[in-house]
Amino acid sequence: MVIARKVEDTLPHVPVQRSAARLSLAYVWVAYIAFGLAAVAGMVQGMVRGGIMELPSWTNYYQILTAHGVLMALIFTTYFIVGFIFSGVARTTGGSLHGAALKFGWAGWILMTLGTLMAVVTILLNEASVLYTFYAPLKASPYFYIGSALLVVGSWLAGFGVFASYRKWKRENKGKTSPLFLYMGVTTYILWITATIPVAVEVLFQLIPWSLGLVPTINIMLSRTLFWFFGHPLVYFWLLPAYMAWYVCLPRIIGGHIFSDSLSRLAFICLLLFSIPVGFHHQLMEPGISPAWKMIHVTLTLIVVIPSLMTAFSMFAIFETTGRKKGGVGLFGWFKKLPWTDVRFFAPFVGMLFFIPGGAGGIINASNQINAVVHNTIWVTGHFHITVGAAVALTFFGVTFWLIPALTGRQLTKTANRMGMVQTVFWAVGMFLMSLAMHTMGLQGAPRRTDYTTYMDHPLALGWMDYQRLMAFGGGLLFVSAILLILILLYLTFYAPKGNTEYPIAETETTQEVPKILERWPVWIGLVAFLIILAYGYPILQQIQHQAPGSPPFVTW
Ligand code: HAS
Repeated sequence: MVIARKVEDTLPHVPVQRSAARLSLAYVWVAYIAFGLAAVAGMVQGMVRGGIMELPSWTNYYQILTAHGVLMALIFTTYFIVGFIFSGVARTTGGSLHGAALKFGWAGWILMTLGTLMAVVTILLNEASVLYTFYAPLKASPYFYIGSALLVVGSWLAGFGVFASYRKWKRENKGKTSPLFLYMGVTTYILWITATIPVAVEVLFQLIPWSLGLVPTINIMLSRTLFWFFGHPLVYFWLLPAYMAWYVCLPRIIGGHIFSDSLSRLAFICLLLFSIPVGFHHQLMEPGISPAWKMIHVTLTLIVVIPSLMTAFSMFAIFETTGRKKGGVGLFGWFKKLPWTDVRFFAPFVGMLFFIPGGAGGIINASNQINAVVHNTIWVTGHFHITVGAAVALTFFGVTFWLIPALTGRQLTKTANRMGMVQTVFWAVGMFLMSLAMHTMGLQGAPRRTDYTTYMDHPLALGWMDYQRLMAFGGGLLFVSAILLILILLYLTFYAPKGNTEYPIAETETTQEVPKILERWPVWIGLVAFLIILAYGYPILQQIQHQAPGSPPFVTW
């Protein structure tokens, strides 16, 4: 029995053609292989930190933590995003990808996979237990850094593929506004390519020569600044594709419409402008950066909250108008009319609920004084598990439930849908318990990124132990959910009944005039460059001119 709901059919069903589907699936499957491995590492690390199990002598907590962070936060997300965007670009530009896009896409996949293998092998050999932020002066094998560089360059090639499709569409549709999904894909890649340039500089000119022993020391301050120049927009690179699913796909799934095409584009432009020049909010507790520059970054951070609030507003508007059109009356009658038993809606919706405290936590982190309380505590780990690990991940799962059948020519059955609902509930409960424990322990001063210890039975540390066990229990539920998800995906790829599954792309209800300025890329890219130079130009110059004595490499594991 198939649940494919036929929502009011204003749009023709445009299947993604085989060549594009194959490319997208190649990315999505590597994403889920990484996800599966990361889930195992995550469960083990939770058990160890919870004091429930001990590791054998041939491995250590930091090796497992690095494997979990790199595979989950960097590999799973990047591959999924590239695959999803390629599929949506194909879907909204007639079903196929431009020849150049396919070539770039496959070249990107090969480079990224080579890089991923290099990085993962060095982690498995215990030569790169530097955690996913690979901060100097911890030193990994040069192959770890070279692998990371290949991963980034590969993702750029994928971005060039999307740009090629966009140019082709514009050439063939002179004067017309581009499809919303395509526009958002282009914005996401402009953000990504701009943000990854500084980390590429860090890796190529600082970390690789230093880890090869070609230079004896490294400028720590500069390397951390270049990392966070990339690190904050990285979280928006995770978030934007989730927003693409919320703005463009979800309204179709619930039988509604895009609330406002212009507002959606404006939100993406704001995210592009303001998500990069904010990296110092990760370095508020670091010496060597003057409070004035930190203040500028904090101000811009609070500005970048606004497009997320615009997104929250749009989502409420879409849900309410759709619910009312379906007969919902009174203040909350519309709420009941939403398709609660459809996992394609339910999973992203639960993700949105997590993003409410996740966003509030972000604002707390960004507030300079309060950051002193939470910085480097496990509160921050709680924050990012309810943002990327819940809001983003649950949205990606929700997308996967229709994306895989749409690309493999199969159907989401009622049973698979029901299993997806169970999987979502396990993920949500596990994440809730784990992140609740993390936030609470963090406020009590428990540090992040530490192996199990009672600090010689210090009473304060002993007070954290129940929370650590709760954290491990939540991690166990997440692991069960991850196994369930992989089983559902195997079923959807190989065993589900054949048939046409719709790739949901919504339209606006009425024809809306989109201001042309929103598609004048030179204006926006110019403004991005201006804001970056304003926020980073002088501090980086200072860090180069007045550098503290550099640091030799350390291998502490
Ligand atoms: Fe963050 C640290 C500030 C968002 C991820 N963040 C991290 C780290 C990660 C991360 C991975 O200022 C750790 C890095 C490390 O390893 O050290 N973060 C923010 C702020 C936001 C924010 C201001 N973060 C995210 C997102 C992430 C993410 C998104 C991943 C995807 N974060 C920080 C700061 C730190 C930090 C500091 C450094 C802390 C330290 O000291 O180390 C904002 O962008 C958040 C804005 C979001 C909102 C929420 C809007 C709500 C929506 C849902 C609506 C719900 C609906 C449901 C419609 C204001 C859109 C309908 C409901 C019905 C009932 C109908």
